Amino acid sequence: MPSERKIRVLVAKPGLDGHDRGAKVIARALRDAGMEVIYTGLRQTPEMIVNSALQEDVDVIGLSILSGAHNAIVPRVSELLRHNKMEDVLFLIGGIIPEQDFDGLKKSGVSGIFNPGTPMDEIAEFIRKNVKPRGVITA
Ligand code: B12
Repeated sequence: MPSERKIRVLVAKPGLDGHDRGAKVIARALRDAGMEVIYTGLRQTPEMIVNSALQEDVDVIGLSILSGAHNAIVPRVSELLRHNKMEDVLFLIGGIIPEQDFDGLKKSGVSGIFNPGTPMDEIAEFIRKNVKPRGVITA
């Protein structure tokens, strides 16, 4: 019988800025929704993020980016995910992301983009619908 497993989410805050409120709010909300959440803390490089995702064997990576650096950070994270054969990990971003950048980010491998004001249950629901099954998911 397969072992039961909660959805595991890495919430990461790349870049040098200190905008961590959104990341913390999301981490708490997804925990409240029954998921296992690992929060990286501030100032993570793409390499640190993908390495943590690999070590923690997560189902989802969620980046919080308010600095405007998403067009540099996201392609690098995608490249590292491909390099590590982790394309099955659901890749999300949130923060201040202008709509004109959505297409490019999605082409680069992001499945969901969440701007300020998105209801928390919408984000949790998006994850449950789109996460790739890896064992039996209970959350
Ligand atoms: C609070 C704030 C700060 C606080 C940060 C406190 C903290 N610990 O986070 C302080 C005062 C430190 C700050 C500083 C600065 N800030 Co500021 N800040 C803001 C502000 C007003 C609100 C951000 C916030 O906390 N929102 C509340 C949280 C809960 O919302 P959120 O992060 O957006 O998250 C929601 C969604 O985006 C989404 N989400 C976010 N992350 C994730 C992740 C995942 C996985 C998912 C699924 C969803 C998700 O879900 C959340 C809930 O709905 C924004 C403007 C704004 N209206 O957003 C500017 C803003 C982000 N700041 C800005 C700037 C420029 C700065 C400074 C550089 C200003 C300066 N010249 O000093 C400095 C940077 C200092 C530094 N070293 O970091 C700019 C960024 C511009 C840009 N992107 O081009 C903004 C957009 C203001 C503006 N309009 O110019 N700031």
